[in-house]
Amino acid sequence: MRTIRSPRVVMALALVAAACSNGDAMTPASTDDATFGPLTDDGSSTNASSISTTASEGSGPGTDASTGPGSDDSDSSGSEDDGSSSTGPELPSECDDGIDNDGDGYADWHRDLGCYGPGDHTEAALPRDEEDGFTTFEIPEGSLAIYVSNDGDDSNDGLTPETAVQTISHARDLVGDVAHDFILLRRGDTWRGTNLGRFKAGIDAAHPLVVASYGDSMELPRIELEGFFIDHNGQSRSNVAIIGLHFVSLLGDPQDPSFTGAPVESIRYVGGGTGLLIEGCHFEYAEIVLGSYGGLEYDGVEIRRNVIERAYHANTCTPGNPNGNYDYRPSGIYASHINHLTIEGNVFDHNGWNQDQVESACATIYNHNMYVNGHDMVIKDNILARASSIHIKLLSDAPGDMIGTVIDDNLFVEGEIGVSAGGNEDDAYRFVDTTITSNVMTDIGRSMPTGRSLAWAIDVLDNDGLLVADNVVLNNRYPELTNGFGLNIGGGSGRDYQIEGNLFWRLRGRAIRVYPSGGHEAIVITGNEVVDPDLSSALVEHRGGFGGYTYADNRYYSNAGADDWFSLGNAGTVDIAGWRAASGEADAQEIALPAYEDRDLEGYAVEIGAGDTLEELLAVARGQNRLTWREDLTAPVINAWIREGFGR
Ligand SMILES: [Ca+2]
Ligand SMILES: [Ca+2]
Ligand SMILES: [Ca+2]
Repeated sequence: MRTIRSPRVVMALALVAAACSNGDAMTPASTDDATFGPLTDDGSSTNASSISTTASEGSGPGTDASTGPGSDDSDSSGSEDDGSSSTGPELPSECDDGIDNDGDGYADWHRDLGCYGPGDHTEAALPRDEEDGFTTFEIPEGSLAIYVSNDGDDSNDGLTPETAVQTISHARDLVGDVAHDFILLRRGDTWRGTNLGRFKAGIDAAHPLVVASYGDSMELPRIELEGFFIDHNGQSRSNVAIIGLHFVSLLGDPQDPSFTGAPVESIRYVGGGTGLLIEGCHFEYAEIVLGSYGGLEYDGVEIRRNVIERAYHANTCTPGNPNGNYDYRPSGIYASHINHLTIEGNVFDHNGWNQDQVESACATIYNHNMYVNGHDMVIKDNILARASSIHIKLLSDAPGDMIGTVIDDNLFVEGEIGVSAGGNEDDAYRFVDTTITSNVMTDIGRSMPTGRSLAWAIDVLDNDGLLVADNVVLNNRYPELTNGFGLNIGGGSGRDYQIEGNLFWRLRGRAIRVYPSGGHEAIVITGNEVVDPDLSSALVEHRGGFGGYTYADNRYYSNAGADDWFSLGNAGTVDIAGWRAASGEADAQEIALPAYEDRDLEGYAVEIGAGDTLEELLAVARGQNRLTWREDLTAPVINAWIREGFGR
């Protein structure tokens, strides 16, 4: 197709696509991303061309309870279920009772890595689904555990808290390579200007090299970065778990003497590897970058239950240009050609911009909460707040460059675009078998970060196999947001879409927007509820023929005049009878305004005693960590509460 189009036609089409449907269509391919490629490289080529479609199972370090000595019968994992689920009195937590219950020499959450925190009912390291979702560890005989504290001394052996070493770099030298060893940092302590370099490797996914914490403080170890913490720098490193650390990039901290406004990556996994886990950490000011490189490939990376906030770069503002400065494009996470990447249960807040702290760090169209590419990616249970532009930007610049992406049960608020599965290029079928299910989106666009009038929830172009189901897309309440939709279907290609069971509620302009194309086939839009209680919006805007489209059994209500419920583009607006005639949706239902409770995040803040604003709720959510874990600050629990208000 490319060869028969003149470049000028391609450019014209790209510009039309940009104007019509894609907020960052001018973003070029990632292959020239300045942040990518080893530091020793000249930066000229960063493309990782090797893509494997081989499915590799078991990417999680997870659980190695069987390898630990704590297999004696003092483990009461059977009884803890009784305590948590019966109507009887709660049993005391094994992890907060002053006793070494499993006899491994480590007592409670202070020391025993089988405890994710004081609330854990067992000192044993059990599978995640028996540990409230956390990864826990035993320290087997034969493994080294090196303790590191501010009071330590590098002439010590590091083998006990009393004989801790002082520096992280010395601990790195003491642990083995390809070893199931542990570096344990004392909680409440701070290290400045340290890093692990390229670091080392663990044995396998169940026996990783672990960097975690110990001690009586509830404060995560604070690591103040003046560069990266780990930089694979083109090499292969596998089976490493980074657990429960707080990273602050001093280069991005306006209060610090090292401030430059130009933070480099906190974690820079550019190279290859498998079995990499980052869990329960807090990242401030610096991006996490993952990129298969130089014939190497990452397969099996998990980024779970972290707080990732305010990754940014100064001088992103371009006066008079809301697109911003293309030279600096930090996002919370950037990932290129990562297979089996799981991004789960994190809080992403305010990534890509930091203008309230650094005046020149504007939101731009290039910077996002995450900007990701790979096969078999899972993005679930995340809170995604206040992105510079897009919350989840999927990147695919060639047919099939993303396959099998799952986006499930995430919570989205503000930013200006929720999910973008399109953009950049216009090749056919770039996204294969994507599912976008059970997400809640509210007030997308409200703060107008880039100053644009966008409020786009789900934008899909050039997909081959797509399920958009059971999402709840709410609230476009700010009158300046004139360019909004809940779902947009566009692009020159698209087949086998099932759009089903979604609720679109109070969206300005139109809830569903379709730009049909001759390249669209087998697109089914059925069983959705499309309601505007008070903005007088159109419900569906279908700007062309209905070939390739099936509308069925959707329910509609708008407070707009009856003749304005549906738009047929240049053919004007019609009422529901006109819509039935035009679309063929004979069973289109006109419903009364449903008596829902109309819940939102401000209401949720009140519900859990976290003030009554989004800002207050997010401040509490950013305090989430494994020692003080709160289920009521997780996306699935918040989403369930909102859904309940809307009868689902
Ligand atoms: Ca105990
Ligand atoms: Ca123990
Ligand atoms: Ca446990």
